Amino acid sequence: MTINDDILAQLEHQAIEVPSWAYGNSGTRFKVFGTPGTPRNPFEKVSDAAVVNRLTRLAPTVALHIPWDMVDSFEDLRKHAEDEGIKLGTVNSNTFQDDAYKLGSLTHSDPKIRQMAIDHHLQCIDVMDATGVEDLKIWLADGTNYPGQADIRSRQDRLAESLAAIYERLGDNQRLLLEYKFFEPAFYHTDVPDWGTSFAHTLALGEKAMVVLDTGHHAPGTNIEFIVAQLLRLGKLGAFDFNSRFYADDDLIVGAADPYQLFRIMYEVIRGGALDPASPVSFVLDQCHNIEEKIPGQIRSVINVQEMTARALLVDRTALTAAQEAGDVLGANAIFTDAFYTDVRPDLAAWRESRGLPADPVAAYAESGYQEKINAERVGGTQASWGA
Ligand code: PSV
Ligand code: MN
Ligand code: MN
Repeated sequence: MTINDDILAQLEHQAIEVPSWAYGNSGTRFKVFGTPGTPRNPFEKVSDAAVVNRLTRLAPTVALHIPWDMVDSFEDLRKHAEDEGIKLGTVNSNTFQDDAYKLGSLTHSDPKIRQMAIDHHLQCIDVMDATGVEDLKIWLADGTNYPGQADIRSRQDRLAESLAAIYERLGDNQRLLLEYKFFEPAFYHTDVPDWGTSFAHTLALGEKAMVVLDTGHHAPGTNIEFIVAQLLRLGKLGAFDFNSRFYADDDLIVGAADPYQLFRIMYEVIRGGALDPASPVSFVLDQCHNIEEKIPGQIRSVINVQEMTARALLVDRTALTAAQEAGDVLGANAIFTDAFYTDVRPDLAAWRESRGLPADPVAAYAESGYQEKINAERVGGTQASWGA
């Protein structure tokens, strides 16, 4: 099996957004190991993100996290991104680091704290207005640690009201994306634990609200590709947060723990039409690099997604459908796994070179001298650390 022109045409427009926080020192609630060359401000994070795109042509946008990426002038940050050849992407809100939110944010029983959390989201929409960004991603740390600690049902009612107040403020082309996570930092219950809860809230809000699926936010053994298929079928999959997990929300390099799972997810993406340029689904990395180098870690990640997409595009869907309809269990499975086991790396390397890109972007980064340059220039870099 080889990658033909039809497959290359579909890969041509693939875009994977990178997270600004991947370039800072972040990654665990234990020791966060600092690295030389760490960006000192959001402008430098954007510059690092642009390097990933220059070497791969796969990452044309960078997601922001507010307030971590708060700057005096978002107009300047937008211009800086454009000068570097990329654009600003999804704005992520943050209601998980202030003392006020100890017992919740959009779900809190105190209307003043709820309003504070709503106002933060309105401020994020202001940032979107100033930068031309269309997506607001909401992940809530809200939940409880002990049975009986709070009324889990009225928290749902308050969440619905708070989300409606935020949704109301969205512009015509803007979207509210609601991410779910089954546990952590809350351990007994989470207010948006699963796709069903996110689906119910986004359905009630309206068409501009959609679900975010973070691959690290499921219990072990969950069939994530089924959720992908279902949300695409329902027209409610707004975005992916890609990463790998072994045990919990490990935020490791996507495709590192289980490339076959990433292949199966990308197969459902393709099957559901979500690779089409017109699809509303966006693909975003949500990773941290605590012990590995950050920029090469991001390069590796976008390439992993590209490789598994290419393999999923190799599935002979006509033959697969025929085998499925004939009840040929082993035959169907063989067609599926044949594609997965095909090494697409030589074909993709040749394709990269034909487009003026390095065959091996990780090696090209190592040879570029960029890391040495930022190590020398950026002294005293500290960025928000993140551990949930
Ligand atoms: C929460 O675990 C999460 O996946 C959310 O997407 C946050 O915004 C992100 O991590 C922060 O790194
Ligand atoms: Mn996430
Ligand atoms: Mn996460």
